[in-house]
Amino acid sequence: MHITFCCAATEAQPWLQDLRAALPGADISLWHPGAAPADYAIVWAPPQAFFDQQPQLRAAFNIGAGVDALLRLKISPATQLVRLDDAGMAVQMAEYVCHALIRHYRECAAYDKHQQAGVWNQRDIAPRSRMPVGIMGLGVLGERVARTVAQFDFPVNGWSRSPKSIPGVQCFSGQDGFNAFLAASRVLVSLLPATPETQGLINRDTLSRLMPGAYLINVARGAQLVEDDLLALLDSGHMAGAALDVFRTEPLPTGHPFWTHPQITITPHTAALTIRGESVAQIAAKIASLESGKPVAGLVDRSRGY
Ligand code: NDP
Ligand code: OXD
Repeated sequence: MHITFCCAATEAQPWLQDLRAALPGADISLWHPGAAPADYAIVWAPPQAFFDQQPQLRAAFNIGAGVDALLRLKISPATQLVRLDDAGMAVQMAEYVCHALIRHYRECAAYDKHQQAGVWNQRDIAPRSRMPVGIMGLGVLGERVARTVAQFDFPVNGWSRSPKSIPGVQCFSGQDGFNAFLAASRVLVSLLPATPETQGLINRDTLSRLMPGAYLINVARGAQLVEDDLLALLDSGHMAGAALDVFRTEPLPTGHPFWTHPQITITPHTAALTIRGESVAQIAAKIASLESGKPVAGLVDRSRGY
């Protein structure tokens, strides 16, 4: 069995070493143009030329959860696409979102300023019931985030394409449930995949439907947010702030207004990083399952876009 590795901006050697240890019978090599075709591929943002040279590829394993970059390419329908299924990302996402939420709720930015000014000043704390958190996307990552936020006793709403039932979470679904979901939420978290339906979904209309003094946490994909609409609603006072991990253009360009906006906190697409050890173990187990004709979790449905 020949396995090839083609991951832009990823140091290949440690991956190759771990993959060879996990799959000792396989011939595993780094892809280069003109390399021999493979049976399985481990990829992140590969070029089109990679798939053009794979006549026998059974499956491509994406070393991330989001497959938007992959789905922009022309890939034979005979190749199964498999995304990472948690692999250590869900706990990171839960801690990132809880940190952003609690930093906002407990007014940590104000205490930072007080410390700098040498001021001892206890602020009142708003009842949690006034900070309902709405999570868009209740998949592998969104469900973990929803359950974790609920552990802090915030009211939690969730929205997904298909109906769900999650303890401690008021679940809404589909277009019919969207406006009611927004109206019931003051904090909006996106954990939706980037698809044609979610492109520009976080815009003036949707943000305006949130409770006043709303807060946005976008950890999904930058293309979901209409950036100027967020800035306008921060100016109007409807939005109290935002924590953004993902952007339309990454790295966020120098001089972009988000860099210096006092109500926006940014991080460089780091909310949930790929953990090599857990990812290699998951991919090796899935290759073994596919080889013995068993089903695997995390298959991408190309018609849905995720
Ligand atoms: P999943 O595919 O497991 O979950 C996606 C969820 O979104 C599902 O609940 C799905 O609904 C819902 N959904 C999709 N389309 C729609 C729609 N049009 N309307 C309503 N709900 C919709 O993905 P993950 O949870 O694993 O990952 C989510 C995203 O997080 C990734 O696609 C990626 O973009 C982002 N990500 C960001 C990272 C970062 O560091 N910032 C790291 C990792 C991922 P249903 O359940 O009904 O199918
Ligand atoms: C992912 C990401 O999709 O890192 O895994 O954004």
